[in-house]
Amino acid sequence: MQDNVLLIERKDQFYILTINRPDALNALNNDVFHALDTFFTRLYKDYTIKGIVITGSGSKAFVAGADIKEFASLDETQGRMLSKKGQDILFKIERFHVPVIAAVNGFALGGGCELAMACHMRVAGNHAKFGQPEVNLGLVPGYGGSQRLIQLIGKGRALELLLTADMIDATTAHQSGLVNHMVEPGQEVNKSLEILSKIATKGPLAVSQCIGLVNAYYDKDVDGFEQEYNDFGSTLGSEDAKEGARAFVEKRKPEFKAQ
Ligand code: DAK
Repeated sequence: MQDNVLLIERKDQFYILTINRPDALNALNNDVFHALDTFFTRLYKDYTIKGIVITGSGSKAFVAGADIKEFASLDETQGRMLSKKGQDILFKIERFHVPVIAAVNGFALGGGCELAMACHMRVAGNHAKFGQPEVNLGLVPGYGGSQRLIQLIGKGRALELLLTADMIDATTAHQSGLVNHMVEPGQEVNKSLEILSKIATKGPLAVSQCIGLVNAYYDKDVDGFEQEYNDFGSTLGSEDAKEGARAFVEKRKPEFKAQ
């Protein structure tokens, strides 16, 4: 296993994860997936943290895809298993209890675009480029890209990107809804931390449940409206909601405890 493929930096209540394979434009190999899986499994439901930023090493690429050199030799069964494993790891990110923002500092292609889409928001440098070029390799996306792209930009635009393998620039990605904010190169992480800092002042249980509710919309097995009234009840009964109301009346900032 390669060391340091994922740099983990704690900054106050946040973590900054940097995918660190600059010589391969931060392509996702098995070691990177393993490190991401370990990190998100270890910290699940840890409310001492308020948000995560994922970015890429250097200034050229966020992640230029799955590692083509690693997956080229796999057979059908191995491919299916690896795709499922990768999907499960990205589900962990999408279902994480605190917001995860992709700070897209360059190419986000194939698996890189898929990783960014599994995050709750995307902040892109204005030099960033997005694409799902799998068909160039005779492949379909393997980490949820065919589904999340539709969710974010709609069926027609998703099909065009998937079928042509074209890259789109940050402006087009922003206009399409793929990207939440566009910033000067080098400012992607700062802007992401600014957004996370704002969210960090809110009720943590409510933030977590908002993430779950938005995900519920896309889960065919879940009735999102039913989940909403249940979550509304549980947040209303929480200590944090009592503190929120008290703080409002007393004209002060609430001190939430995730209880
Ligand atoms: N994998 C491995 N190495 C990569 C890479 C990648 N995806 N992308 C770039 N590199 C490496 C290059 O090989 C090169 O290494 P050296 O030759 O110097 O050793 C180095 O990074 C610098 O790249 P370039 O020299 O190509 O840099 P340029 O500025 O000229 O071009 C580029 C930048 C991003 C346009 C170009 O590198 C490029 O087209 N990269 C490939 C983009 C791409 O097609 N990505 C893969 C998309 S498909 C699976 C699940 C999912 C998937 C596959 C399997 N299973 C479960 C099995 C998903 C697949 C994808 O992501």
